Amino acid sequence: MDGLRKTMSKVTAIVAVIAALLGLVVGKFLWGASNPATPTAAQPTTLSSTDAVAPGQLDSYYAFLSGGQSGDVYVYGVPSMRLIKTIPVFTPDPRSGYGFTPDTKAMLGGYTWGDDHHPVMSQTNGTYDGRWLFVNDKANNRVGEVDLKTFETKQILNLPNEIGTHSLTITPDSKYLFTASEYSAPLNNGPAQGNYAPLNAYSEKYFGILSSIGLGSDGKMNLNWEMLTAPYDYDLAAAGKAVSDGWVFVSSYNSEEATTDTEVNSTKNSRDYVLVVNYVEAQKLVDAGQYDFVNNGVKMIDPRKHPGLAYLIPCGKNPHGVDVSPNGQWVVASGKLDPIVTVYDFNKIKAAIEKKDFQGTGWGNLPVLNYNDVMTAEIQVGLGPLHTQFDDKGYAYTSLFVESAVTKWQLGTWKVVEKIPVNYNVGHIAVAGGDSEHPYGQFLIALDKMSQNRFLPVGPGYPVNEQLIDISGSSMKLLREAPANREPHYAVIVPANVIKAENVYPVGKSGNPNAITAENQAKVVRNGNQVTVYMAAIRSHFTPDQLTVKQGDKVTIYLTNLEQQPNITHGFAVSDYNINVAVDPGQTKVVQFTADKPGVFPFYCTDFCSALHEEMMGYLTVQP
Ligand code: K7E
Ligand code: CUA
Ligand code: CA
Repeated sequence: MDGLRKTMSKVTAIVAVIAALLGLVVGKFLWGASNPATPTAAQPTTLSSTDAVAPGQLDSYYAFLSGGQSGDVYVYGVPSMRLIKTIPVFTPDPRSGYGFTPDTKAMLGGYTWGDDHHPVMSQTNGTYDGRWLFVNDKANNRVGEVDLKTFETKQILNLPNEIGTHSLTITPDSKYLFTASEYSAPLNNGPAQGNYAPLNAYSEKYFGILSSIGLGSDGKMNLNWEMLTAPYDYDLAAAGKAVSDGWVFVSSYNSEEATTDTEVNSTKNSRDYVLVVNYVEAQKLVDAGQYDFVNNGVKMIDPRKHPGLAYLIPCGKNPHGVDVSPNGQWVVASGKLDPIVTVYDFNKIKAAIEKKDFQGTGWGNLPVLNYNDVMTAEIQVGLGPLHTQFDDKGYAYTSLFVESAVTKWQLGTWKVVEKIPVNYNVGHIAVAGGDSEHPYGQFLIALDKMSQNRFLPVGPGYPVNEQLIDISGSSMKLLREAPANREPHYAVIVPANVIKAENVYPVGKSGNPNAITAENQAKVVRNGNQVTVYMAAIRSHFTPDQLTVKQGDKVTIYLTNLEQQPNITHGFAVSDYNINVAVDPGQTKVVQFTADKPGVFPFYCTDFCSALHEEMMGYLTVQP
């Protein structure tokens, strides 16, 4: 017996040596004996239409695109247009386990999708600073926040009184985010209240909502207040900057208050409105406790009771977008059904407000500014203008949905200088830094809603097309394009060095109280039918690797990946239990389930982490 044990321990020792050697060899194979050659950023200024980012070279920009119905954000390298990452925000993701762990499940609040349209990045002094990315969910009235150190979603904020949260904009100091409802609803329309008003009471009982979200220095979102607005449909909001700092502009297309045959009935008026709100004054009011009421726990402002907070400016028929130029002076609105963009001068808006130069009153007696007094230019840009972006050289770019083109025009002279066709039916366009005070210019991505004869046929469901256009020279050049099987509505593009991504979570500094810092801290704690497992994952094993529980036990596993080497992610899946998570180096994740199925269930690593990745497994045995 003794002899056998000795032989066995010898075998174990030999296996261990072999494994260690293998680990070394694998390490060399994967990571190279020395540091891999540091890739160099491509030099985009020398790009021509034939240039690409060569293998081994890094892109010079990041593009963060909203994933539309996929409820995610996805990340391209620009100019290669290579997909680098998909970040789940409103939708569960089996690859990472987002929405599978109890904390992320709670964050998703029972929803399994979102419809995200407008990503915005945090700014410092009007410049993108790469800390956080925010994106709206039009379907379920939420704002999600991604931490750009880890590229993980860190918070989802619900907007209780808002329906169809479509617009999202951030102030140049990142103190506030504003969202606006695309649809209107009766108050107390939250899921819990179920308050109801018939659609024929639309004009009196339904309201649009403008929400102000405060942003802490740690990036935590807090709902400050919400303002009632006319029951129009609000498509986009833009925070003022520089001279217009302190104001927010919101375009609306349904001043007709149509509730049926909207396609026809919301296009009857020759003009709709841009709502102009003084959010600094609104905030002061709330800080002084002078909000009007509380609805679903939110401080509500009724601007009809507080002159000076909100104004209406007539704009082109059925606008789709309002944008503010980098210097804050020009407020640009395009009417989808007018071939023009209208440029307002904020200085004139301010003067008109001060002089009380109004052409009349609108919803709730809000003053309506005189169109001709605040308008500076009407530019014939082409058919179906939607969104406008700005570059670093004093040009603006407007997408033309109907015409399938992008128009370039000049600020100040208001002259159209060039047009480039796109393929096709472009929605948003995004210029690098194009909605900040300091655009980088250089690249523009046209987010085309469709594609025609550009990609191999994949059945009746076509991909959309994203086209990269070089705007650094005197004429625009189409560089390349990429298909997507989701609908990107908008994108944020920043130079690569703005993003300071971490590549490991420092072990012991994750802030997770249930993290362990060494393998020998792994343990199983039983308390009645509660089984708590502190589990370690490190190449190429789980500790413990045998878990025996009784049927009906509630199992919580705090799984820490003890690796500190970049790129070594371990996965954890349990057969037949619908469980998978990925745990990045140094990270701790929670897996929770009731062991309701008796039997033997292997658990295994789902991320190919080493040559012995397949061997990284264990058994969950559930005793009947
Ligand atoms: Cu698609 Cu900004 Cu939601 Cu326009 S929106 S395209
Ligand atoms: Cu760990 Cu595969
Ligand atoms: Ca209209």
